[in-house]
Amino acid sequence: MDAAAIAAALREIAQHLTFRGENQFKVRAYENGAQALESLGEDLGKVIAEKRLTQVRGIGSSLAEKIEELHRTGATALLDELRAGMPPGVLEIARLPDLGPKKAKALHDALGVGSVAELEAACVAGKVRALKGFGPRSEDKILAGIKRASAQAAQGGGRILLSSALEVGEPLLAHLRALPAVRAADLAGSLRRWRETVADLDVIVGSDDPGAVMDHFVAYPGVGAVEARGDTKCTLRLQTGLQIDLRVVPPGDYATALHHFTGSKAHHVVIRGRARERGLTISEWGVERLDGSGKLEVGSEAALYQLLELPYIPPELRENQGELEAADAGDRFEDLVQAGDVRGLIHCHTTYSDGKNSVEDMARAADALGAEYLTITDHSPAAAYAGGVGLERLLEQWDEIDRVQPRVKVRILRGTESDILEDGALDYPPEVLERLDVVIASIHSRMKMDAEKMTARLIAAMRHPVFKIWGHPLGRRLLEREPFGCDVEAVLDAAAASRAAIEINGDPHRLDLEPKWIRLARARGLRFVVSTDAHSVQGLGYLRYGVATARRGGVRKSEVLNTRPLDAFLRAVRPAAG
Ligand code: DGT
Ligand code: CA
Ligand code: CA
Ligand code: ZN
Repeated sequence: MDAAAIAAALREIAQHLTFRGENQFKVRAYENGAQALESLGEDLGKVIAEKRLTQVRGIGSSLAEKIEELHRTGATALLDELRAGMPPGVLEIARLPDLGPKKAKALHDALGVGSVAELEAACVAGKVRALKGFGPRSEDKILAGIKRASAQAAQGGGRILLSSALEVGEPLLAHLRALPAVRAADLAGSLRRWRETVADLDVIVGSDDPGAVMDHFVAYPGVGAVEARGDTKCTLRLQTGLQIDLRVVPPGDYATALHHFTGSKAHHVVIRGRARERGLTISEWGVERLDGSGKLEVGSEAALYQLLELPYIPPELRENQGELEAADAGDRFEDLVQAGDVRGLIHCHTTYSDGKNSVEDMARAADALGAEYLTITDHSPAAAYAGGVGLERLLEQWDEIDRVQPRVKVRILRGTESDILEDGALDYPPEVLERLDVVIASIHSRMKMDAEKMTARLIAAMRHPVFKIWGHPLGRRLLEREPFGCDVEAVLDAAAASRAAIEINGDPHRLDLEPKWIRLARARGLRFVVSTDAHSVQGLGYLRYGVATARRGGVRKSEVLNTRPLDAFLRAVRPAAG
């Protein structure tokens, strides 16, 4: 079993244990172990062979034994035993909206239903209404829940792209902030941490009048159903299916509530341990002294961290992926790259290949954004499906750039997104590539070749002196396509040897290279280019997603080539520079 499959097995164990009402620490140990494996960032077999598993954060010795067993044999006695006691279908039933473990178990015990399909049949046959605690309305509700769950599963387990969530969340936030009773409001949860996909929107409001806030909230256009409403919290579902959790707290509790609902849970587990060591306890209600002497006033998240003798940790880093160790080592995170640091818009397409706008449109839009330089990097001939630009057209584009340049402030740079061909060669002859200002080299074809061949292909490409920027490195498309297989560490070593920069692609469908690998690239001293991969003037706005992804990987301003002034940027990336 590989790391991902083992992580899934550990999560399944955690679910069974929850189901059995086992203690939460035990459950969390399995969940943390699963998360540790999912973000391992190196080959699990190697870690096991070198007996380093227990050195991985989140993996203790008993968990390590189970992981080794799963790795070696593909099974573990514990999971077999848990599964025997509870068919996996019943777990699925428990995960349906409005059901949960207790009702699932009751349905299983009374009707023998062991899968969602069997439950659906039982509802249709009218068998559920006869049970104690259920009625005809329950049957309808369960059927509706099954329909919704399967629709969600069809779209990637109900998660949506960060950009889609922000498109909904930002106007919603403006709607809330327009109400005078709202003193402060923010989007929290995975969205505030800039995770690439989110399951729902978590909204925190500070107000002395929660009733008015909730009335205003449920009146938001597009609300499909109010699923739950209490005095201070409310869950609603938009017609699109997206769930929104709202929490209204007194203004004095705003900072601690925002912190709590920003997460992540894994980050909080560590923070709470630190609080206890200092005689404090942190919960969603705020910070209290363990001696019972009462609640502390905490006016900001920075103040909360200060109580724990920690620097302010930005939301993007709150994943327990090394941020607390870094803080202990003296990191204050103040120099993480910010959108305002970026001077050049990199990786932009025009109508020459598959973009929607002209060179001039893109340049004017870059001017409006205050950019110092703009790289035009249309596709190379091998990317025929994306309108790859032949040599003659490329020369025409250079003329067009010369014509447009005097009309705009931004410096327009000649570039290409050159395909990395199957054997590791680059598209366009070297003498053409050498005449460009910027070459981004990307893989667009034959992504399913085996990992060993892919590794060799990339390493061969990086040996070309003109290879300067590795574009959307692992080729993933979020919710659509996994990253392709290769020995990422070996390729990063090759990039370091050839002094190539790594693109952090801001297209919200890509966000590639992803944070776990960015951290390993940083450890090798690699430099980055934070790009937009814009195919239209609107696409230039993707910069913020690229910057957030870089921050999640801990990238500093000094490590990002396009924060440098034009001349320094060109010195770093120009193919002819050798
Ligand atoms: P998502 O919704 O799957 O994209 O990810 P999150 O992180 O937004 O998760 P969500 O919506 O379940 O909860 C939002 C935040 O609330 C989460 O990041 C931390 C906090 N939270 C929720 N449940 C718990 C919990 O059981 N323990 C702790 N410590 N925090 C929790
Ligand atoms: Ca959430
Ligand atoms: Ca939530
Ligand atoms: Zn591309």
